[in-house]
Amino acid sequence: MAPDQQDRQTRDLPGRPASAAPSPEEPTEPREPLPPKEDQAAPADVSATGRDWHEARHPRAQGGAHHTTAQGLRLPDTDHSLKAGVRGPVLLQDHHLREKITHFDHERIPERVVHARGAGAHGVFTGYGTASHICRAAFLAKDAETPVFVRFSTVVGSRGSADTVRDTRGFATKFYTSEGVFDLVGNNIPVFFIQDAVKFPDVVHAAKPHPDREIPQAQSAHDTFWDFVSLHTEATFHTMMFMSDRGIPRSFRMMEGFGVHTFRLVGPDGGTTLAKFHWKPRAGVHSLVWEEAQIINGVDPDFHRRDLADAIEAGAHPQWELGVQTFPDTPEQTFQGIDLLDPTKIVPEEMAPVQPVGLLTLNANPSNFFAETEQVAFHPGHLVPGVDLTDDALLAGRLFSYLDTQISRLGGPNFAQLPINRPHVPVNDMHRDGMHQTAVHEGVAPYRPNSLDGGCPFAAGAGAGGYLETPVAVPAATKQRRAPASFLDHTSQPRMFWLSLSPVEREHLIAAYTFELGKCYENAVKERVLGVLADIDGELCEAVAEGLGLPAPAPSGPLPSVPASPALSQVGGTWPAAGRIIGIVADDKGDLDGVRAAREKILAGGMVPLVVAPAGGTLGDGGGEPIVVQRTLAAARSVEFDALLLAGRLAPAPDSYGARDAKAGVADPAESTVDPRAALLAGEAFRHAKPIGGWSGAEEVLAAAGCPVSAPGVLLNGPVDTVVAGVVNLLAGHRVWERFPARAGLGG
Ligand code: HDD
Repeated sequence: MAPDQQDRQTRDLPGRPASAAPSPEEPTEPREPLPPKEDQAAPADVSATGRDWHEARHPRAQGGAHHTTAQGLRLPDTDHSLKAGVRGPVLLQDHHLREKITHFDHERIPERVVHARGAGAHGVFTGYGTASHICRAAFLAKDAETPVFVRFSTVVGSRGSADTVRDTRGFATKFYTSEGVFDLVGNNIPVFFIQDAVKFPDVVHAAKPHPDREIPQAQSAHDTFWDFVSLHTEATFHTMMFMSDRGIPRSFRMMEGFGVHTFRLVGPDGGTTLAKFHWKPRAGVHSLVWEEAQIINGVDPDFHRRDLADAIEAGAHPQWELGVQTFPDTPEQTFQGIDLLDPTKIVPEEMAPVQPVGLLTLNANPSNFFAETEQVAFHPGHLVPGVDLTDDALLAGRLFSYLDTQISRLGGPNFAQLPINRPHVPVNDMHRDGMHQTAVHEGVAPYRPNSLDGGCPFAAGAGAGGYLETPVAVPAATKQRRAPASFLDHTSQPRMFWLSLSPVEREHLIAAYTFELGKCYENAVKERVLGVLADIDGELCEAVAEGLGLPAPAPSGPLPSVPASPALSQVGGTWPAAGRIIGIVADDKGDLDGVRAAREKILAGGMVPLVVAPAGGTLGDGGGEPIVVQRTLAAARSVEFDALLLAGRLAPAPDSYGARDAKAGVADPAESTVDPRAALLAGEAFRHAKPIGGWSGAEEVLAAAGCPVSAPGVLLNGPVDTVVAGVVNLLAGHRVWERFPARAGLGG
């Protein structure tokens, strides 16, 4: 059948007249391949064999005009199986049917055993040159630009779980440097649960859903998790940190990142320095509040993923400074008494300031989630000259685990050939064959030494950019399964953390423990956690015990005397408001000139206005520039905004859903003066301590929500410009914390 006849037959479906014009979604003419989006081009230009990748890749791209099988055979029809007659039976000889379904059957690959849920972005890292005297790595040189790919993730949940669960976040960065790939595989929390990798399966089994019913998903609020961490007190600092606000970040853009382990940097002269890596977000470190996080998990489970992609698409490119804390490389590998090989300890920033060494900017979204974000494979052992390892026992186990897991997850040893994993430098390895080999290697001598391939490739000494391990002396030692004595201190730094938090952060920490333990069934587990908390702080322990209705135990001994580290608190600073989202709620009767002015001011400040109205379409059709409605009251929740503006009193339209709802909720329908959905938005924003501005009757919305209009952070009825400026000023501090009173005495 000629292709044009086939096209007609395909369109003649039941219910659609044969004469109907082709719909715009169903082109009938072949088209040229679409050019790749400029900012989303494939990351590498060189294949594993050094060939031009685009040339090799092009024939398999899906932008070509004609549909084909995997073998390149052009297909006239992909909608009907080959049958004997129109009513069947289907014939086994239909290769396209079998190929299509077989491929589909194998589309899913195993999800990551941890960090399965994630989101990624491309970007660029620019070195400041400030570390060049202690680290010879080319990517840290002044003004050196290195392409990067970053993947953020939660740890415990499955691939389809929600974004804003309470959890640690992964922060993994792949630098495609001029010397090969360097991976910095870190978290948003500076310490880890365990000191030795041999315990990783234990902590993960405890945190994952219970094996009998496979619940709960992506939660730590269950008995096995708390059973483990209460028996295993080296986990206390990490646990406290993710019970704190750091466990529910506002955005991936607003999290710190940490390499956790101590690394060894090597300078141009071979001198070594011990160092810890830090990522500092330019947008500040901000978190959700717990109720918000829970609402978002239902309303928009993709909240963090969407936030990252939207910000990048809008040109609000998130940025982090990479910084290092540095320590002399002494044989003891301690700094002022802190064991640098213990990944459950930090070195407070007040003792060793974080020195900025470069800037990361995320500027492009992946073109294809599976090909890039899912297939990216990180490994803490992917190093470049200038960065070396220490003997941290947690790091040693990781060096084994990541390669092993990629082989099972990505189906074989050739995952480094996937576009997202390919180094941006020529690869001359002598690995051959294996599953999914895509390189067509030439030559006959993939071994060294050889004479048949001209002796190639040659060993690269230091002068040729070769990676030389630092010749560190290994002290005479006895084999044993033990940790150093300093690893036994599990309380000093958790107590330092508690003492460093502001009253409102302490209140959140107490609430998180009370919530999580309140979800446990076993009293013995709760009591044991209270015992751990008693050794951290009496007030913390008593407050959690009170919430659980259990007695607070006494500490097992005197509490350690430690200074606070103010750098551990997220509250109190001011940050740029750029990139934050401000909801503007209005209807046709509201002050639409005010809405226009507010939008302009918000956009001019690099923030994002989101106009919410009772119905979709536009506002202001009666005069002036129409205002596009971005969310309806039916679809919007306050959790999407960092601040809220109310441009009117938002009466329910007669007979609208809002009016019916309002009437149902009040004794006298005449009292239903405010659309209850607007009141819900305002009430939630108020409860979550968000700045609120309003004019033209906005006080009625707040009154309907039961919010006192004289409360801190509620700015009403000035000129619109002044109200908006006031709200933006408050945003610099993230929230109006005075509306979140902490219990008396928590000031510490
Ligand atoms: Fe891990 C993934 C971070 C300890 C074993 N880990 C993974 C990812 C991050 C971290 C960010 C996700 C990477 C991505 O986005 O693809 N892991 C850490 C940090 C640790 C840590 C900061 C401690 C300081 N991890 C750790 C240990 C082990 C593992 C001790 C095993 C002994 N981690 C894995 C893994 C994963 C992984 C099973 C799962 C998927 C993957 O590697 O590629 O190999």
